[in-house]
Amino acid sequence: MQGNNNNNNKIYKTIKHKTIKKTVASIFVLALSVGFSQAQDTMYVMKSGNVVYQRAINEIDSVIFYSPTTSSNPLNLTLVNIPAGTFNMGSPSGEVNHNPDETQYQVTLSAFRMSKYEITNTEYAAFLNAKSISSNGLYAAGAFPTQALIYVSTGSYDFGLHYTAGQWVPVAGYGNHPVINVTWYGSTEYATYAGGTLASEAQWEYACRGNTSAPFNTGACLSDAQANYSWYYPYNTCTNTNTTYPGTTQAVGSYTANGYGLQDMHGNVWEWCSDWYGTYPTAAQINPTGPNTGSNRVIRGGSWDEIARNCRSAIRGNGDPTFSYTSIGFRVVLLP
Ligand SMILES: [Ca+2]
Repeated sequence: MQGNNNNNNKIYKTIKHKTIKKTVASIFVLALSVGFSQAQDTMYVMKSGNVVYQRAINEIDSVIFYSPTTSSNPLNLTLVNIPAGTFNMGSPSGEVNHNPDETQYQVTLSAFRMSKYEITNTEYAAFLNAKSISSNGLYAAGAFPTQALIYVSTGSYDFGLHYTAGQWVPVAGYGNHPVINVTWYGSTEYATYAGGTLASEAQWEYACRGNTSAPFNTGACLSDAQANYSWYYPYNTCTNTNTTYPGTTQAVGSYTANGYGLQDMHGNVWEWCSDWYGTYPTAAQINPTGPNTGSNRVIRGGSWDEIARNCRSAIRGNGDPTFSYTSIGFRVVLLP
């Protein structure tokens, strides 16, 4: 096992040496190298002179060093462990509908955790009510006291939150749908409340791809059975069984998860990322966080009212951080 280990509800991060290969021979070599006899001797784990753990050497098949991290999950969100790794961000110039702002470059990321689902109306309402935020969406004690976090849902796209009798409440039947009408400020404030951040654009795409390089994490097509988007326009030469699309958000987790276990990375709602929108670098990057300044923030993944080409893994949207819409929500990232 490499990377992170979830044990006793604590997250541990490898701090020294990868897993020693799980063979008797390798353990035997390890034992010999420190003067142990595999057949007879015992390994003791000591702290302050006391034995906290002991096993016969011949019962041990791996040794891993871990250290607990400080990141908590105060809202008990369902999180997915995303391993460290390197990938090509963006899309090749030959990808159908490739956009000029998707120029590929190599990105290496540390491990992180990401919410399995887009943050829902119910979850966001709980935050607003906990902070006594009124109908104007202002959070005076927050990091952006003059910025509206969210707008009340109205009209023909009424599948967000209402403000009724001093409380934020999901529109009936939409509690488990992604929150909409949130600004970048509102998304960022929630991420802080959840003990994390918004995804960086690189984290988002890496997590979306889940080790794939095709236009979608589902491959060359994104079918009506795989995501909530405008099914009337499938990708390239792909076809859909059902071309009458929902025309609204759907409950989070309605489709098959990607390779990392994340839901709705393609479609349902666009997701605010932490980066300013800008031109990609050309040189390889480690844990990039985007331009230092800008006017618009990044959104990723497409939505219920976008055609398939605009739901590709590499597609880049952007909006003023004060902007909100019926097709933009977010998810959060926590440290490993
Ligand atoms: Ca989405």
